[in-house]
Amino acid sequence: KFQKSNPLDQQHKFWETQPVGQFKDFGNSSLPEGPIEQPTPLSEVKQEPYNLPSLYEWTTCDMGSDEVCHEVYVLLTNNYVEDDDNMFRFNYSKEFLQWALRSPGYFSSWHVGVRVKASKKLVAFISGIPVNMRVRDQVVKMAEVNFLCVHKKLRSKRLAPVMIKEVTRRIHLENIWQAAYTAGVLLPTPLTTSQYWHRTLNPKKLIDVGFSKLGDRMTMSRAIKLYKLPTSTSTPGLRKMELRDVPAVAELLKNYLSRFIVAPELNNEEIEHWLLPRENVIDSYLVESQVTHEITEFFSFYTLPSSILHNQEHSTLKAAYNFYYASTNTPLHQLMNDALIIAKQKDFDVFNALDVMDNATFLKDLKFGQGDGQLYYYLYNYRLNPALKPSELGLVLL
Ligand code: NHW
Repeated sequence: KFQKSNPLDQQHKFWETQPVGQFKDFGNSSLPEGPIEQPTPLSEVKQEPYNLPSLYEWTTCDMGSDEVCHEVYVLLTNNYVEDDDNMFRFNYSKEFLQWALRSPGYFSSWHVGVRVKASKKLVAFISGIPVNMRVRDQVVKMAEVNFLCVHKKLRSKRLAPVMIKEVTRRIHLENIWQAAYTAGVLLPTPLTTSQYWHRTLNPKKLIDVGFSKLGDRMTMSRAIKLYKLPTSTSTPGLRKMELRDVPAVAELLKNYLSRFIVAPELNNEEIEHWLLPRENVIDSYLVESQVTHEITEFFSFYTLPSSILHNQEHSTLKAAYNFYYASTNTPLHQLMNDALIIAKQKDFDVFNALDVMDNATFLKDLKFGQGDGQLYYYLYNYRLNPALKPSELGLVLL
């Protein structure tokens, strides 16, 4: 008789060797919180890169070079994450990749590529950026690892573990021993399990391209009416964030994120980098009191289109992703409704949000629908007991 195998029983030949929470220890709260392995002296960190299969070579990708950035862009555009039904594939723009990877204090050496020796074609990539992460009351210097990608023709050859080990080595060389990452696949062992929610902005297109379906008793005209939004925002004093707002937004976000168990600590330079609006990359709005000129709220969303893989009429799904926000006086659902209105004005087709931070308090009211599949959050070489609820997490990775 067919029995569905328990994912927790699955073997992980690579991950079993790594300093991460192991499935066999899941729920064992007697293990101490904190680093799983102690740092080794830098002189004992392996000095040479890991071995690759002989046809391939390592390359450090200078994302400041338009040419190299274009190569990474093309690799990801054709080979990065797809949905379970292979209908859509993330299409991070070049401007986005430069924003995501050249953040304050970044190391070029953590932007790791693999080329075919003979042709020099870029066939794999992995990256890290540094971040100060607060875990409970400890601030730990970590890497955020993202954009792991192996060309479709080179899959299932155990290249990913070598890439992960190589980026780990390069991170260790900077005396950093912890990392945070997310994935749609279940690995040992999530810090939390979160879910995507989607707010339809353009029902006709989402249905035409198969992103959503008309449910029972739902017609196209009813759907259009259901998702209709006001043409202008409702919160007085709402405006785009500007350079002069950086210190106030930094303070606001610091206070807001202090409520979560795991969250980044962002200094003014990082706030400027991550939140100051960049066209087609990041949008940030705030509320300035018209009386005191105090900044009392802000929200932000990033632009991440997806390629639509098999559609005659549409090639790109324009998606906005909820990023960081903070609210003090205005109810969060009102603020987020204004975010939806702005996203609609900017011609996004859908507004996506995870159920992390306080998002669960507005998702249903604002007509977000729950997506399929999970986004798992992980820490490398840091144990936390027990697993967190998504609402205890103040971290959004790109
Ligand atoms: S998640 C997005 C990952 N990318 C994609 O899904 C793109 C499309 N897929 C691919 O390109 C965001 C390939 O399928 C990839 C795997 C490259 C994913 N994370 O080479 P093999 C991130 O970028 C394990 C971690 O044969 P492949 C975060 C898998 O469990 N591990 O597979 C990245 C197995 O190990 P196991 C993953 O399909 C975080 C092994 O890889 C994984 O040809 C990275 C199989 O390797 C994933 N998403 O290539 C970790 N997917 O033990 C950073 C598969 O189970 C850790 N695997 O046998 C921290 C490092 C820094 C520490 C610093 C102190």
